Amino acid sequence: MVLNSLDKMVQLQKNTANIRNICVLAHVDHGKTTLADCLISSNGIISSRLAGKLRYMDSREDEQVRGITMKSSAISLHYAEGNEEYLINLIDSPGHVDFSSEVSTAVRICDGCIIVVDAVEGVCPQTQAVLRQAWLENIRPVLVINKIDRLIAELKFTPQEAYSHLKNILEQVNALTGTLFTSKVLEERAERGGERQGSPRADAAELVYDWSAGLEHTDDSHLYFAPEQGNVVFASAIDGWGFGIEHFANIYSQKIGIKKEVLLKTLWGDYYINMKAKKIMKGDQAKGKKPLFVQLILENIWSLYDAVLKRDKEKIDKIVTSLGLKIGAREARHADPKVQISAICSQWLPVSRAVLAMVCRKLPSPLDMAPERVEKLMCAGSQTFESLPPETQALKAAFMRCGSEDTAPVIVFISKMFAVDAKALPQNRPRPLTHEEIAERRERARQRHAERLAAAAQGQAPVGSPPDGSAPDGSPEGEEPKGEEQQQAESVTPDPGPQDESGQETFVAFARVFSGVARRGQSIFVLGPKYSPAEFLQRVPRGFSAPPDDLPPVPHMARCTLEHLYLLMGRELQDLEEVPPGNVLGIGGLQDVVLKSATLCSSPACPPFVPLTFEATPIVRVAVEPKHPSEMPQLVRGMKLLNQADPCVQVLIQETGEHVLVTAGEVHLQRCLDDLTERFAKIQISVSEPIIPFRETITKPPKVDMVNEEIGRQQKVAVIHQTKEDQSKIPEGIQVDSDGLITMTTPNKLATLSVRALPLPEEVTRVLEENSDLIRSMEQLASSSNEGESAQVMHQKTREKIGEFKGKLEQHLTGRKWRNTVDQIWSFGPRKCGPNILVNRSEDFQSSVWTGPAGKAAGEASRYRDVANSIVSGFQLATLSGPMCEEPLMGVCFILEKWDLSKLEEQGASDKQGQGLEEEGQEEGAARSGGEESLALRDGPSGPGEKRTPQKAESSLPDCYGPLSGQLIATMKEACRYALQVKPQRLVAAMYTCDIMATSDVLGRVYAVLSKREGRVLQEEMKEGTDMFIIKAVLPVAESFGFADEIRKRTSGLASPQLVFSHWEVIPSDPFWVPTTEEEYLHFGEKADSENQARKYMNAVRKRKGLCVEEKIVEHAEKQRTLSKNK
Ligand SMILES: Nc1nc2c(ncn2[C@@H]2O[C@H](COP(=O)(O)OP(=O)(O)OP(=O)(O)O)[C@@H](O)[C@H]2O)c(=O)[nH]1
Ligand SMILES: [Mg+2]
Repeated sequence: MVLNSLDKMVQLQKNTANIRNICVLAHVDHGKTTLADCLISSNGIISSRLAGKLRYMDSREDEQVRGITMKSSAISLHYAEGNEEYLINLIDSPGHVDFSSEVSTAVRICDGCIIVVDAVEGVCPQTQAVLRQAWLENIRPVLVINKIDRLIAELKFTPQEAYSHLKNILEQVNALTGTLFTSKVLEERAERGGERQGSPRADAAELVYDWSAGLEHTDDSHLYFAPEQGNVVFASAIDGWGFGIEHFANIYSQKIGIKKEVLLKTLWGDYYINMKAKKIMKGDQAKGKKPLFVQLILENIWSLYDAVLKRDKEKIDKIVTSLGLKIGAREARHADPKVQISAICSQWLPVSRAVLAMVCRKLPSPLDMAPERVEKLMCAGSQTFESLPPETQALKAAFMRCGSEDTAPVIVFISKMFAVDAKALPQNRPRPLTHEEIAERRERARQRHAERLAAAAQGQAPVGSPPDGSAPDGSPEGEEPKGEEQQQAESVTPDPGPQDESGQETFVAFARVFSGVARRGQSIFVLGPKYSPAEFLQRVPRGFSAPPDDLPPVPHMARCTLEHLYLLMGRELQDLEEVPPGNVLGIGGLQDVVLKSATLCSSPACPPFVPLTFEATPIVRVAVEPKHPSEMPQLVRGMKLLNQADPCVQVLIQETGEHVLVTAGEVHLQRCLDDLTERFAKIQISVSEPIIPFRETITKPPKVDMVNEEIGRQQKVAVIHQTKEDQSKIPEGIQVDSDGLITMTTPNKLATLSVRALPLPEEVTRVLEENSDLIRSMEQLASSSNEGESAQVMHQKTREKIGEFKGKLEQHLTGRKWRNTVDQIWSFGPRKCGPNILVNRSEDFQSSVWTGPAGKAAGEASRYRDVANSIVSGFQLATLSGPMCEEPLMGVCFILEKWDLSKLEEQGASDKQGQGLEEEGQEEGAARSGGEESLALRDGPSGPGEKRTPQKAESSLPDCYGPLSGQLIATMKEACRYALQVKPQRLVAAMYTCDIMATSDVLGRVYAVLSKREGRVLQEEMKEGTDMFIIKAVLPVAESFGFADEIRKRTSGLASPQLVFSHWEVIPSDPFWVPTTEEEYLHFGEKADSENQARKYMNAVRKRKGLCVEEKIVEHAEKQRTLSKNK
């Protein structure tokens, strides 16, 4: 029997005060989904016998197979208590750390949460993480201590032992809450303190926030979990029972005749009862008495388990009758004691009642949203609520009121998009016909029948389609009108919709209405994360009355229509016409406007919600490709869908053309790959080993050699490696001076370039990285003005920022070597915004990123422009992939010292002479497209003919090298690479910061793993009040694969690291290093084969990219032969 019919749900949705939006949070495997099963079975959606076995919310096949939840999903339940009826929107979340992003998406749209803790395992790392998440989002928690049956059956605890154990767990959880609370109060205090200094309303702030001045004065008792507060339930989800102490307080107050209020306070705690005197006394252990909780509650449960497990039929019957229960004959006779237990217990102490009652009583309704939560949601980034425009601030009231009247603004937050099979959508599902439709069909069939009869009577052939031209319906011809029963069974599949043809997956938004009523067909604004209501209000006059479609375009804002609204029912969706405020819902048809999350609002004054905070950062990066190359389009499409369907996966296409997936961990990776092959792409794919990004750079020549001898003064240079590596890389015909200046000529010998590479100071690289967005917008402005488009007006703010940026560069680029460098910066690279610069020191042509072509060059701009463009392109290519392992460069400055185009010009001039200058316009044309045009001119059939012949013969030579622009690009690129190779090259590695929490006894092992993987410990701190240490370390990304696993294994799961990308770091060792002095030779041996970290990484990347790797495979062949001589 399904209790919650759709109509009932729709009715319940309107009573906001009785709605509870909750999620179930816990460490992995603590029983969230099992508990959800119990709650669902109370609504008759699944049978109570299957509860705990079905794991209804784990609707994916891999979730069922692996036994862990991977996606959070929602279901709406009905609960009645007394006269009140409640709607509970329950969200089950995953506990595995890889899927913690799914927890974030669930927590955002809830007002409360159920924290589940395994009675045996107690508080685990993820328990801590989810509790923290609940705190950060300001949602209120209640506690379920689950799996108490394990204390009886597995650990064989006595009731007294179990009580102490439970007390312990409760203390652990409360200790966590205490830490969170303390840190929050301290943080707030610090914040307010800062504000107070700068705020003119210091006095007011002082008054309001005085309560937090001293922690000891702050009342935090309501925050803690305490059975007497009614926010703790003891349960065994698998056996279907659970209770809060209120239940027993009710029973015993009648039985023993002690006031319920007294019992409520004393059932948990060190109190005992003097049965004779009917008095409750304090202090139990000292007098050898049992606490009330043991005597009145646990012992009963224990004796029931005991009776059932011992198959004591008589005792069972006694208990059952004394409890007034009725057990079905089948369960009573069942061989498995578990079945009996769950049959008895789920009637005696149904867990769903205990948990749902607690949820309804203790968790807030959408109407009770805390003002601070609203402010937090509305203030993204470093904004403060006070800094928002007044129209925006006014929306706070709407959030708080959660009103459903027509004037209330509609505010919806989408926390994720999930994929569903298009066939499973209600509008595509076959549905039973309504009475009207049945009547209509019957009428039509009757008409057809009558027509046919009439036609037959006239001797005509039967007509195929009805005369009115309407489409023939599904019933075959000549069919007799059906009886009503038959027709009722018939069903229709209405308008399949466009998705149905294109593919099988469509996206539904997982959302919540925060204010106003969301109606089907309503048009609404979609606000991107960067949308600023202030900007809108600036552009649009106050009190605008134009229809929304006539609004001027505002960045990061779009409009959409709410095409379908759904009630989320676990595996199923139900169509809804409208959703009142405070409800969780699904929205269909938004896949083209919303990627992962978004804020929808009917008022443009609404700010986008704070972005979701994800605890795990994507780290595992692999390249995927289709097994059959022809299936590339499917893969690309599949990856796009996957990106949308997962809150935290990243999908990239690298410049190498590789399709890359970045995932949070190994389990997450596996799920993404499964999704890709089975749902989104439906093709076979091959997956690479994890990819590690590197950068290449150069450094100053070292002052000391590898054995710390000063270079230069030492005399004892051994003659071991005669071939000077650096020189050998440079082919003949290229000039290199002692200072590393490379001079190269294009193959056609017409242009000569001189390039030098210098390492940029570290600070400059950092400034460049930080300002890459600014550089990009500078570039866009420059290119648009180059193309002669109406010059965009540069924002005053942007101009200031550019000035500031230039100032910073000047500040760091000081000294003789860098004189005037900043003014001569010609381009940034790669992709015109990277952390490398090209400096133009040639005298002929000056152009800089700050001013564009300047001075003398401005007049000749068009003449040189294409040559210049080619040179810049060459620089871009050179910085995109370096000579070591084709990874991008970082922190390198290329200086174009000279460019000699005199030969080109000579030729151009003589060409022009030859041309006779009869066509004035061609001059410009020739210059504009550089060499190409001039070559074409030279070979042109037209013109004065004979006079040019000697030149023509001479210049027909370069033709075989192709257009000059191409030659210039290639020459510039090569020159840059050689300029790098004559300098000491270094590899730059990406580094993670790594936070590890570990207890003191596993600390040693954590250090061992860290040092094995080239990690460097930065800081070690003892967490106050615990024996936990917090270790902060940096670790190369290249060494991070399997790191978390190794740490977890070595410490038996007691320490788990969190890795976050932090910065790039130059690896000090030289990848090309070979010993050159006697000392070095003595120290490292001839081969220098002691591990060279940089070389190891470089060769690994080269191997992956299919580049040649210089490795000596067989070193001493003779020796090997001698070894095998005995054979
Ligand atoms: N003994 C016992 N086992 C339980 C109980 N509740 C759940 N389990 C078992 O614990 C295992 C995990 O249960 P789930 O409900 O899948 O746990 P979960 O918290 O949803 O796990 P994730 O979603 O992967 O984080 C299953 O094998 C359950 O049968 C309980 O009350 N007692
Ligand atoms: Mg689960």
